[in-house]
Amino acid sequence: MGFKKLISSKKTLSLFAALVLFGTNILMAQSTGGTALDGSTTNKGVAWGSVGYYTLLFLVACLCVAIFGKILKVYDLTQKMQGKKGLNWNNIMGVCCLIFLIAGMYGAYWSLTVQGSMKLPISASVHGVAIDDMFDLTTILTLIVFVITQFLLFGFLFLYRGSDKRKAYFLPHNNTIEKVWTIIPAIVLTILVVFGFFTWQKVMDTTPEKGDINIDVTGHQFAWELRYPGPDGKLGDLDFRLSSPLNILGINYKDANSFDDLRADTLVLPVNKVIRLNIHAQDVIHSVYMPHFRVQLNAVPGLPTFFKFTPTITTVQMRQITDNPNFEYLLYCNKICGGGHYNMQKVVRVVSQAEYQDWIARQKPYLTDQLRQQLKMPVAPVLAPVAAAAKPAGQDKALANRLALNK
Ligand SMILES: [Cu+2]
Repeated sequence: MGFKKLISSKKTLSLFAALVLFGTNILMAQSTGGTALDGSTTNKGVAWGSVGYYTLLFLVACLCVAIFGKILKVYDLTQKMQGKKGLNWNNIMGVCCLIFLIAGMYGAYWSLTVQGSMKLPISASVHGVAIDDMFDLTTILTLIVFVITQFLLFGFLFLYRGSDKRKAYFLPHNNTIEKVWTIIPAIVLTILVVFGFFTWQKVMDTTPEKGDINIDVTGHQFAWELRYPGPDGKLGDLDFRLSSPLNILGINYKDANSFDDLRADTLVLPVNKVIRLNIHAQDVIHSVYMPHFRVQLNAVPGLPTFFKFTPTITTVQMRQITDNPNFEYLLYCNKICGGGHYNMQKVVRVVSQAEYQDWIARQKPYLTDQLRQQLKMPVAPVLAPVAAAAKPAGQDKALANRLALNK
């Protein structure tokens, strides 16, 4: 379909009208509807950021280019009618290619420097560094290929643009070139895929090992619940059918391993120890996301998942690295799981082994006296972690030994 036919087509005109209407509607809705029920104003400043606006802007830019092209064409025809030489379209197209190359390269440079600085923060886990290395290697390789191919493509289009003084060289086939551009990318891609395969194998290795710290993280609308193993180092069974206001997680107290399981508000992790997160969800799909540790895994109801990682930088060290005395690692929910999703965060603190032992000794068990009564279990005398606070400092070591975690 020619340009004339295209712009006179009723279908094209109706589509254009619909887009204009759609874009205007969005803009009007955003500029007038920014007041919430409580009188507060929202959405200010985003009125011009709508998809409709940019679609319209793109269409207007296309229209301008088309009009400019038509003007040039009219000028060209007028020149020819007057017996003059007319425009050299080969030169115009060649210069357009050169402008495109320069503008495109500047765009790539801008994207790399401005948006490149928005990449993930410094990695604070062992596998995170491996993932970053892979990402950097892929970026460097593709960047080299990108620059070379773009210079060759648009540079050649400009340098060897059509001219009456030159005759095009006819090259129907060349086996050597075909071999080079097939074999080199094949080797590079094979290296990347193999490298990626082994990294992935290592990242996703969730085989339980002695010394791993098992922590349960359970998502529900809209909070994360944490469960640490008690002195036995083992987490008891969970059964969502046992959930109740006193037993939110549905811990199965027929399993003796559950008796000493601990409740925690902050995800405290000892540095350089293997952490095995057991991920659960109780209502909808949530997603455990800890960008600094390069950890993200969905929390799916009825389908427990696992993730093993080793934190390498403590919170205190990270505060120095980022030069931010208030820095905290955070565990986010990365699945839009409902109205309170934005608020589904937990502070993660990476500490030394000694600080961790001290902290875990102060955590309270899930099995409260109230829950014992409800479950008709005998009420415990005095639980070790509760007693810890009352003990003199000298006895802390003995307590730490009793809480022989991760040994
Ligand atoms: Cu969520």
